[in-house]
Amino acid sequence: MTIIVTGGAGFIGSNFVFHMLKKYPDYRIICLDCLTYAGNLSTLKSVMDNPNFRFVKASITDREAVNKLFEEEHPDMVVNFAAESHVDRSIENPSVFLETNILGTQVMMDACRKYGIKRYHQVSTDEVYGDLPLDRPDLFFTEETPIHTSSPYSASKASADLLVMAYHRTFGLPVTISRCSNNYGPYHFPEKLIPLMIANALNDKPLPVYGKGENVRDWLYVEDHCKAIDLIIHKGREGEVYNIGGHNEMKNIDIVKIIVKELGKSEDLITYVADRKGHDMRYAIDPTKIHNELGWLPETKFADGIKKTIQWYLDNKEWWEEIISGEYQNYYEKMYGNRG
Ligand code: NAD
Ligand code: TDX
Repeated sequence: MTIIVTGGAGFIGSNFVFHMLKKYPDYRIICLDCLTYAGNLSTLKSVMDNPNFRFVKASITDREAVNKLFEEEHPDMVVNFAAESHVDRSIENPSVFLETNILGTQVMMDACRKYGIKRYHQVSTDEVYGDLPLDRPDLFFTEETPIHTSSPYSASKASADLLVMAYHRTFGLPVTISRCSNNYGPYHFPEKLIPLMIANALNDKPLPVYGKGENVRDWLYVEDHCKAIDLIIHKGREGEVYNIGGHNEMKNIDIVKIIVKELGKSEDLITYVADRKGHDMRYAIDPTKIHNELGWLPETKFADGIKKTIQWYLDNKEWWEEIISGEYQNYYEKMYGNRG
């Protein structure tokens, strides 16, 4: 079995590469990644010498490079993680989100059509469903919830999902889609809530909470997401969407307070800043379908996962310190410098 994993130098993609190489020693895993600001080759250093692993630096929007890779490797499956993934950046500059997330998906699927594939899997997000109100804790996203996006990021992911389903219906491409809630764990890029708060707290810098910090996200440990995708590509039904989430809703402010406490820092570091434009209030996944059909259940409880994650950031300072010392400084200044 040969699998192309796009975006495998990013947060979830790298965790998926590690999971697959460990669980299936006879599989060949090809990581296709163009190493944007979010892709990091040092993340993959532990597998670079594995004879079953190959890294290819190219963009999923580069049709020629993608076709060449298919001709060389004859993949059985593609798992498409590659994307621009940060909502705040999509508000600053939507263009690259449309190019990578929509057109890149098209290029990958065109190659799958041209050369043949057993499965094309699209890694999507719960953000395609928009948000839920805080005062309706009885409501959850199911696979039937209408698509209703808020940010250029979520609109680009939803567009890609529609294209994936169109390629299935029109061309018979054997596809699946997963829509997961917020992930956390090792190798999470420090622009995102949890690693940003850990890094800032360790550096005794202000902890910028958007608005009142009451927005709710449904957090899942990254390994549980990887295991769900593994199940879907092997046992999921073609043409189906699977929601992934572990019923772990938390307010942002409560997450930040847990991190502060765990690191022995003062809550005085918490600073309320201007809200994100169009900020989604609450995400909450109903994972009944993947549980009933594929037997998936999350294994890591948040209390354990957040401790493991914090410990990972303490043990791997060189990984994130290198990231935040470079171009990230300009990003941080632009996004948070005058945020009031
Ligand atoms: P990330 O930003 O950490 O990593 C993205 C990776 O894709 C990077 O390695 C980057 O270099 C690569 N990439 C970007 N553009 C590319 C291109 N044109 N060609 C090839 N590679 C390219 O993202 P992540 O958080 O790991 O998210 C991975 C996927 O999972 C995304 O599709 C995202 O929408 C989805 N998702 C993320 C979450 C989450 O909580 N992080 C939740 C649900 C779904
Ligand atoms: O500095 C911050 N302060 C803050 O209050 C940051 C970076 C975030 N937040 C808030 C905004 C959100 O309510 O924390 C929450 C989480 O923010 P992000 O980490 O940016 O994640 P989110 O916008 O929820 O999107 C994530 O989950 C769905 C991923 O980045 C997406 O790729 C995925 O599709």
